[in-house]
Parts: sequence; C-alpha cells; structure tokens
Amino acid sequence: MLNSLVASAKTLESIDERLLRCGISRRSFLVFCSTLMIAAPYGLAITDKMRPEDVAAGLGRVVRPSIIWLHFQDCTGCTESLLQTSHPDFGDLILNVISLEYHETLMAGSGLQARQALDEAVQKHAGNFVLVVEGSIPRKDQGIYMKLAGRPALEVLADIGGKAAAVVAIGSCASWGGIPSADPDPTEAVGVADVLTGKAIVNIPGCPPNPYTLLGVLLQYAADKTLPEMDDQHRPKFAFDRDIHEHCPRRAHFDAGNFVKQYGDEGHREGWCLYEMGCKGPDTHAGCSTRHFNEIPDVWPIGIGAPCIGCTEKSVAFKVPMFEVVKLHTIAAPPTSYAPITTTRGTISPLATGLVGIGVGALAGAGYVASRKFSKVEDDESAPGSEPPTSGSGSDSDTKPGASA
Ligand code: FSX
Ligand code: SF4
Ligand code: F3S
Repeated sequence: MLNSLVASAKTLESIDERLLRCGISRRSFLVFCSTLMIAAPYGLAITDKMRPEDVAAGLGRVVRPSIIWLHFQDCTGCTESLLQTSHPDFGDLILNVISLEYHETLMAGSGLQARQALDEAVQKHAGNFVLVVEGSIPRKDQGIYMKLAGRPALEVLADIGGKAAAVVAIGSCASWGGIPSADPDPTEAVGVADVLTGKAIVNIPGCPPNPYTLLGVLLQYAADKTLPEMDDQHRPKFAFDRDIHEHCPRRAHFDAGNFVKQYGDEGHREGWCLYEMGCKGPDTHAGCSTRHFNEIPDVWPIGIGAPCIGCTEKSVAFKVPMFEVVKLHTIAAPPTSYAPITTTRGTISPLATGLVGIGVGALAGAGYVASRKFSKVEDDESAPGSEPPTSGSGSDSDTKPGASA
C-alpha cells in the first residue's frame, strides 16, 4: 500500500479524485477535516463558521502537493508522529491527501533503486515540489557524519533544496539542530535555515512536532501557493503564537500555588501544576495544550503528567536541564476559563502516573528521579516576581504567581 502511494504515477490529481480512486469513505474524510479544523485553523483559512463539510468541499478540489521528504540526523519520530494516528486508516488518509514522491522510511526500495527514485522525483517535479527535511545537518569536517548515497547532507540539501518551491523543516532537529546539537554537539549539528539560503523555509519544531501543523502548511501551499504568517523563528503563527502555560489545563493550580513536588505524590495524582518539576511551559510556544496528539484528548506531555521540556523552543530544549525550573519572563493573565481546581477533571490516574514514571525512567534514570530534591531556595529565586510559587497549600494569595502580574 505505502509503496504504491510513494510510487504513484498519477500525481496531479485532486484530493477528491484520489480518495475516490482509493475507496476512502466520505465519512473518514469528514472526520479528518474536523480534526484539521481544530489543529490548523488559520493555516487553511478555516473560520469558526465553517462546517467539516465546507472544509471537505474546498480541500477536495486542491491538487495534492508533491512532497520529497529527506532524513538527516534524526530518530524518525517526526515521521512516526505523522503516521501514528488513533483512527484506523488515518495514516493512509494522510498519505492520500499529500503526494509523497520520496520518503526513505516508507518506500520499499533501497540502495541504487532508492537513489534513482530520488533523482527521478526531483527531476520530474523540479520547481514545484515542497521539500520536507527531517533531522539536523552536521557541519563538522565538511559534513562527513551524515551522508546520503555517498554525498554529505550539506551537499544534498543545497542541491535538492535549491530545486524545491518551498522547504519545510519538520521537527526540532531540522529547525535548529535539536537533540544532535545538544552539548557536546559532536557533529556541529544545525538546522536547515542555517545552511540553505535564498529559499522560503518554514520551521515546525517539536520533538516530535504535531503532524497537523505540517498538514496545515502543506495544504495551504497546495491551495494557493502561499505560506502561513510566521514568527521571528520562522514558525507558523497559527500553531506557535501562544505559550503552553497560557492555556494549560493545570494553570489554575499554578495560579493557586498547587505544585507537584515529586512524581507520584498527592499533587501529581491530583493533576497539580508541574512547574517545580521543571515544566518549561511558561517559556515554550506551541499549541500542545489545545491541539493534542493522535486525536486523543489529553495525549500530550502535561496531559499524561510529565513536565513540558520545551521541545519547540530553541533556547530551551536540550539546553536547559530537564528538571531545572525556568524563570518567568512574562506572566500572562490567567485564562478567562479553565477547570476549577477542585474538579476531578484532569486528575492523573495511577495508570498515567505509572506511564510517566516509565517514560521519565527511560529518559533520565529512575535513580536520578527518585533522588532529585527540589531546593526550595532555588525555586524561590526563580519564582515569578521573586515570590515563591512553593506553598503547595494554595491558601495564601500573596504567594500566587498570578498575584504579581
Ligand atoms: Fe526525532 Fe525527527 Fe525529535 Fe528530531 O523528530 S522526534 S529527534 S525532532 O528529527 O525524528
Ligand atoms: Fe501547565 Fe507547566 Fe504552566 Fe504548570 S507550569 S500551568 S504544568 S504549563
Ligand atoms: Fe514539546 Fe512541551 Fe509540547 S515538550 S510536545 S512543547 S508540551
């Protein structure tokens, strides 16, 4: 199935034509459109007044964008996040909405066959395809640490990127170096924009990123050859204009001074704020708190009880230690609506707590986590307005971070 998609001979067909030919039901497409409306509302100029049927009608007429997808220094998590969707058939549906001309992980061919497929795809779609780059580019020693068919990634990117209509750097690695660029950065890993000039480049950081942000960008480009409005880091504003903290469902606990002190403690089980566990939400721009992963409510780091590590933020992710408490540069006004702190909504189940323990153990070592002591003095110093968000009681309004705003 995937091989036939990658090798699809008929690429200039509309999304509707393709879905009809592949026997995808209208209902599946409508569900897809409603998900897209939540995830990428501005990228597709979708308004509140539109129904999934309206979006489907407009989107169906769009000619499927030709995508060439290259992997450099990565873990393939970006691809996984595109494919691992909760509805059966959703991965297939996504691959019918875009025309994936080349993708090393999904294609059956390898070696010379793959190299020829790449050359043919670039030649056939020169000037018209969108290049999606996953993974960072090593610069050290003329880039010899990452080669594709014997050519350094630096050279491949300059060549193929130069022939693309637009370039999307998917994931934190391709956006600015990501994990490979973490200290001691042995390969001098950088992002696409650091080495490719003269091209329209969209950064969609995240480790992994939300796949619907990518779809929103690709479909907007396919619809009218424009790219979304971007911030100063070339991230689409529709997905990165707010920080996690601003719309976090645990924000009421932050404002009330209710903080988790240790994984599995009462506050953790009750769904309290993870600020003192090193949550980087106040310093991180991304839509995770409102656009969850895999179309499942609450499937995002904080939703399952793990602190945000700031994976979309160049100055934070893989630079600020995972458990270090971030300083608050700005204190946004509390959201106008969020769940009251006494509600049972948002309570972390023992199962979720266990899953977080396993994830954190794998990442940082269970022994380290167990022995980590959160210094009250340190936390106090980095608390908002120099007022400690440490009380845990939530009873003293003077210590509430929001009170100093
Ligand atoms: Fe992995 Fe992608 Fe992280 Fe990087 O995602 S999920 S290491 S951003 O390049 O494969
Ligand atoms: Fe949510 Fe983190 Fe902000 Fe707490 S510090 S409210 S867990 S984003
Ligand atoms: Fe990344 Fe934080 Fe979202 S770790 S996935 S930006 S909640």
